Amino acid sequence: MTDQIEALNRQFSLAGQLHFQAGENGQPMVKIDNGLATAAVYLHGAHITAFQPRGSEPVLWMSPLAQFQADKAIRGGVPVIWPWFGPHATDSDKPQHGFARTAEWRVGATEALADGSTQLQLVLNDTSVTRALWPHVFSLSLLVTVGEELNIELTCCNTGEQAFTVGAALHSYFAIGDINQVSVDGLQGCEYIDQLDGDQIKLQDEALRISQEVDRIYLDTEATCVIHDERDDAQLSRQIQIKKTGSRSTVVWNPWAEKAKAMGDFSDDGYQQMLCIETANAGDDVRLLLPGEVHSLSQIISVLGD
Ligand code: TA6
Repeated sequence: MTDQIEALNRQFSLAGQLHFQAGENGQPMVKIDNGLATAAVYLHGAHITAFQPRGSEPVLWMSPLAQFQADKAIRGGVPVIWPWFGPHATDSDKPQHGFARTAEWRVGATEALADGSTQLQLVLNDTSVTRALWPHVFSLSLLVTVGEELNIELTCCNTGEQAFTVGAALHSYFAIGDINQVSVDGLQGCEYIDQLDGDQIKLQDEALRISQEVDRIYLDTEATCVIHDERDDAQLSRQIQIKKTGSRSTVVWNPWAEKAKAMGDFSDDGYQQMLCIETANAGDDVRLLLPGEVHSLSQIISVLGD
């Protein structure tokens, strides 16, 4: 075990529910198992790669081709998108979806909560590398609470003397049985930017079903979404609920077959077993933070019976 992991266990492990170990490619990861659920989180990108409530199937989808390289985002789980969503507004050389998901975060705290859930705080502050990409001073934290539900809270504080505007998303990949048998409730009546059709604004008039590539930013919505994951074996059917705070935009993405095949870290047929429902500050929902101001973006993921 590396010195780093040994030091992390000495300072932050929680007997019987949280410890650090070498994950894929030797990258440090946190394993949580507290009787209510299991979870896995990499310090790279503060990336949650697994969440499974006791008695349920895994809730998050991970690509079997995911790469765990220092300069790449992990494909699947919950990538932390920050401080911009999508391509950089003016400089195409800057990384898509910002730099938080490829940064090495550090552990702020761990705590065993009275209700049996386990809390992990990861933190990221500006560095010369981030300032070269984005010339601002900030403190960013991801607070992960693992219990029957998965609560993820991304909090940004403007610790500098200049105002800045941030875009963000908890870019969650949900595991489903068959994309052709899934519907999503919660976005009915919302307008959305269709990123596959010239960013035209369209209306979602009924529950969302997916039968092709979808890449949409739903606007002006604080709605809780529910993925109805219907399976041939009714016993396995379930609903995944995503409640959110600090967000008025929700992104829905499935790459479908052609795009999946074109991505080296995305299994060719993986699009059939995943759907991204992303709690976001995207589109016109970006947030202005004056010096000293704080913004939190959070989502609570829970599995409901059918
Ligand atoms: O969330 C939707 C999206 O912005 C899509 O346009 C697609 O690019 C997806 O994110 C994945 O982006 P990534 O940089 O992780 O390959």
